[in-house]
Amino acid sequence: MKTGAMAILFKTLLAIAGVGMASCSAWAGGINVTAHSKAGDAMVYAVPLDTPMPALKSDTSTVAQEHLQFTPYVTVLRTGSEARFPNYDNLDHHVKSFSPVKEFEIKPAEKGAPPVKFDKPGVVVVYCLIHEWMRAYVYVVDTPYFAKTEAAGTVALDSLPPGNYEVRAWHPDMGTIKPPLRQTMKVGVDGVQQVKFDFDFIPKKRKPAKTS
Ligand SMILES: [Cu+2]
Repeated sequence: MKTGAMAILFKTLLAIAGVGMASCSAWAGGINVTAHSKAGDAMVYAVPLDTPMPALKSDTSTVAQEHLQFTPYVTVLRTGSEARFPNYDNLDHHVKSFSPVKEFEIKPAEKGAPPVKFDKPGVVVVYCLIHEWMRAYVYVVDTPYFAKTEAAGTVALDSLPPGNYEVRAWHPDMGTIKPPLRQTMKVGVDGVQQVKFDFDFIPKKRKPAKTS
Protein backbone atom coordinates (compact mmCIF):
# COMPACT_ATOMS: atom_id res chain seq x y z
CA MET A 1 0.00 0.00 0.00
CA LYS A 2 2.96 2.23 0.61
CA THR A 3 4.17 1.46 -2.90
CA GLY A 4 0.68 2.30 -4.15
CA ALA A 5 0.91 5.69 -2.62
CA MET A 6 4.40 6.09 -4.03
CA ALA A 7 3.10 5.34 -7.51
CA ILE A 8 1.37 8.64 -7.54
CA LEU A 9 4.20 11.05 -7.30
CA PHE A 10 2.78 13.62 -5.03
CA LYS A 11 5.14 16.45 -4.58
CA THR A 12 4.76 17.83 -1.17
CA LEU A 13 6.46 21.09 -1.08
CA LEU A 14 8.12 22.12 2.07
CA ALA A 15 9.50 25.56 1.64
CA ILE A 16 11.63 27.02 4.30
CA ALA A 17 11.92 30.74 4.24
CA GLY A 18 14.58 32.21 6.38
CA VAL A 19 14.04 35.77 7.44
CA GLY A 20 16.84 37.44 9.28
CA MET A 21 16.07 39.20 12.48
CA ALA A 22 19.27 41.18 12.80
CA SER A 23 17.56 43.65 15.08
CA CYS A 24 16.93 40.98 17.73
CA SER A 25 20.50 40.49 18.81
CA ALA A 26 23.99 40.56 17.45
CA TRP A 27 24.58 36.82 17.68
CA ALA A 28 21.24 35.26 16.89
CA GLY A 29 20.27 35.79 13.29
CA GLY A 30 17.26 33.59 13.65
CA ILE A 31 15.11 32.38 10.81
CA ASN A 32 11.44 31.97 10.33
CA VAL A 33 10.48 28.70 8.72
CA THR A 34 7.39 28.34 6.62
CA ALA A 35 6.32 24.99 5.26
CA HIS A 36 3.81 24.87 2.46
CA SER A 37 2.57 21.33 2.21
CA LYS A 38 -0.22 18.96 3.03
CA ALA A 39 2.18 17.11 5.27
CA GLY A 40 1.17 18.17 8.75
CA ASP A 41 3.13 16.42 11.49
CA ALA A 42 6.35 16.59 9.49
CA MET A 43 9.40 17.15 11.63
CA VAL A 44 11.89 19.78 10.56
CA TYR A 45 15.15 20.27 12.39
CA ALA A 46 18.40 22.10 11.82
CA VAL A 47 21.71 20.55 12.87
CA PRO A 48 24.45 23.17 13.27
CA LEU A 49 27.58 22.29 11.29
CA ASP A 50 29.95 24.97 12.51
CA THR A 51 28.44 26.63 15.57
CA PRO A 52 28.55 25.26 19.12
CA MET A 53 25.51 23.40 20.36
CA PRO A 54 23.74 25.13 23.27
CA ALA A 55 23.47 23.24 26.55
CA LEU A 56 20.51 20.92 27.00
CA LYS A 57 17.58 22.55 28.78
CA SER A 58 15.56 20.32 31.02
CA ASP A 59 12.22 20.26 29.31
CA THR A 60 9.63 17.53 29.74
CA SER A 61 7.21 16.85 26.92
CA THR A 62 3.78 15.28 27.42
CA VAL A 63 2.24 12.56 25.26
CA ALA A 64 -1.22 12.07 26.73
CA GLN A 65 -3.60 9.20 26.31
CA GLU A 66 -6.85 10.99 25.75
CA HIS A 67 -10.08 9.95 24.02
CA LEU A 68 -8.42 6.66 23.08
CA GLN A 69 -5.63 8.37 21.14
CA PHE A 70 -2.15 9.58 21.89
CA THR A 71 -1.97 13.37 21.84
CA PRO A 72 0.09 14.69 20.19
CA TYR A 73 0.53 12.15 17.44
CA VAL A 74 4.14 13.19 16.90
CA THR A 75 6.56 14.74 19.36
CA VAL A 76 10.03 16.03 18.56
CA LEU A 77 12.52 16.34 21.38
CA ARG A 78 16.24 16.75 21.85
CA THR A 79 18.40 13.80 22.83
CA GLY A 80 18.55 13.58 26.61
CA SER A 81 15.08 15.05 27.13
CA GLU A 82 12.14 13.40 28.86
CA ALA A 83 8.48 12.83 28.12
CA ARG A 84 5.57 11.89 30.36
CA PHE A 85 2.78 9.62 29.16
CA PRO A 86 -0.22 10.46 31.40
CA ASN A 87 -3.54 8.68 30.99
CA TYR A 88 -6.43 11.17 30.96
CA ASP A 89 -9.03 8.57 30.04
CA ASN A 90 -11.24 6.76 32.55
CA LEU A 91 -10.05 3.40 31.32
CA ASP A 92 -6.78 1.54 31.10
CA HIS A 93 -4.06 1.97 28.53
CA HIS A 94 -0.88 -0.06 28.22
CA VAL A 95 1.88 2.05 26.73
CA LYS A 96 4.69 0.18 25.02
CA SER A 97 7.63 0.94 22.75
CA PHE A 98 9.57 -1.87 21.09
CA SER A 99 11.91 0.59 19.36
CA PRO A 100 15.66 -0.01 19.76
CA VAL A 101 16.11 3.75 20.16
CA LYS A 102 14.09 3.54 23.39
CA GLU A 103 12.24 0.50 24.61
CA PHE A 104 9.85 1.16 27.49
CA GLU A 105 6.54 0.12 28.95
CA ILE A 106 3.95 1.78 31.18
CA LYS A 107 1.54 -0.83 32.45
CA PRO A 108 -2.14 -0.05 33.07
CA ALA A 109 -1.74 -0.04 36.84
CA GLU A 110 1.14 2.45 36.78
CA LYS A 111 -0.59 5.70 37.56
CA GLY A 112 1.77 8.66 37.75
CA ALA A 113 4.63 6.79 36.10
CA PRO A 114 7.92 8.74 36.01
CA PRO A 115 8.87 10.44 32.74
CA VAL A 116 10.77 8.44 30.13
CA LYS A 117 14.23 9.70 29.17
CA PHE A 118 15.17 9.53 25.49
CA ASP A 119 18.95 9.32 25.39
CA LYS A 120 19.52 8.22 21.79
CA PRO A 121 18.52 9.95 18.56
CA GLY A 122 16.06 8.27 16.22
CA VAL A 123 12.42 7.29 15.83
CA VAL A 124 10.45 5.77 18.69
CA VAL A 125 7.05 4.29 17.86
CA VAL A 126 4.72 4.14 20.85
CA TYR A 127 1.78 1.73 20.95
CA CYS A 128 -1.05 0.90 23.31
CA LEU A 129 -1.23 -2.86 23.75
CA ILE A 130 -4.95 -2.65 24.55
CA HIS A 131 -6.12 -0.39 21.70
CA GLU A 132 -4.36 -1.41 18.54
CA TRP A 133 -5.13 1.81 16.65
CA MET A 134 -3.35 4.00 19.18
CA ARG A 135 0.05 5.06 17.96
CA ALA A 136 2.43 7.94 18.63
CA TYR A 137 5.83 8.89 17.32
CA VAL A 138 8.62 10.39 19.39
CA TYR A 139 11.36 11.71 17.15
CA VAL A 140 14.60 12.28 19.05
CA VAL A 141 17.07 14.69 17.46
CA ASP A 142 20.61 15.86 18.27
CA THR A 143 19.78 19.53 18.10
CA PRO A 144 17.68 22.08 19.98
CA TYR A 145 16.48 23.60 16.69
CA PHE A 146 13.37 21.69 15.67
CA ALA A 147 9.70 22.17 14.93
CA LYS A 148 6.74 20.27 13.58
CA THR A 149 4.51 21.29 10.71
CA GLU A 150 0.95 22.19 11.62
CA ALA A 151 -1.96 20.68 9.71
CA ALA A 152 -1.88 23.68 7.42
CA GLY A 153 1.76 22.96 6.65
CA THR A 154 3.46 25.76 8.48
CA VAL A 155 6.28 25.64 10.94
CA ALA A 156 8.69 28.11 12.53
CA LEU A 157 12.28 27.64 13.60
CA ASP A 158 13.35 30.65 15.60
CA SER A 159 16.63 32.02 16.87
CA LEU A 160 19.12 30.10 14.80
CA PRO A 161 22.59 31.51 15.35
CA PRO A 162 24.23 32.43 12.04
CA GLY A 163 26.17 29.56 10.50
CA ASN A 164 25.84 26.50 8.31
CA TYR A 165 23.15 23.94 9.03
CA GLU A 166 21.97 20.64 7.74
CA VAL A 167 18.20 20.99 7.64
CA ARG A 168 16.35 17.68 7.80
CA ALA A 169 12.71 16.75 7.32
CA TRP A 170 10.98 13.54 8.28
CA HIS A 171 7.36 12.41 8.32
CA PRO A 172 5.89 9.33 10.08
CA ASP A 173 4.53 8.09 6.74
CA MET A 174 8.14 7.64 5.56
CA GLY A 175 8.39 4.69 7.95
CA THR A 176 11.05 4.15 10.56
CA ILE A 177 13.74 2.89 8.16
CA LYS A 178 14.01 5.78 5.75
CA PRO A 179 16.39 8.54 6.80
CA PRO A 180 15.16 12.12 6.83
CA LEU A 181 15.42 14.28 3.73
CA ARG A 182 18.33 16.66 4.14
CA GLN A 183 19.85 19.78 2.69
CA THR A 184 22.51 22.17 3.87
CA MET A 185 21.88 25.86 4.17
CA LYS A 186 23.66 28.91 5.44
CA VAL A 187 21.89 31.11 7.93
CA GLY A 188 23.04 34.70 8.09
CA VAL A 189 22.14 37.56 10.35
CA ASP A 190 19.85 38.82 7.64
CA GLY A 191 18.53 37.79 4.25
CA VAL A 192 16.09 35.12 3.17
CA GLN A 193 16.82 31.42 2.79
CA GLN A 194 14.72 28.97 0.81
CA VAL A 195 14.88 25.21 1.26
CA LYS A 196 12.44 22.86 -0.45
CA PHE A 197 11.76 19.26 0.46
CA ASP A 198 9.81 17.01 -1.89
CA PHE A 199 8.08 14.14 -0.12
CA ASP A 200 7.15 11.49 -2.68
CA PHE A 201 4.06 10.17 -0.89
CA ILE A 202 0.59 11.24 0.08
CA PRO A 203 0.34 11.72 3.83
CA LYS A 204 -2.22 9.25 5.16
CA LYS A 205 -5.42 10.60 6.64
CA ARG A 206 -5.57 9.62 10.26
CA LYS A 207 -8.71 8.25 11.85
CA PRO A 208 -10.54 10.54 14.25
CA ALA A 209 -10.43 9.69 17.93
CA LYS A 210 -12.87 7.03 19.09
CA THR A 211 -15.33 7.93 21.78
CA SER A 212 -16.21 4.56 23.24
CU1 LIG B 1 -5.12 2.18 25.05
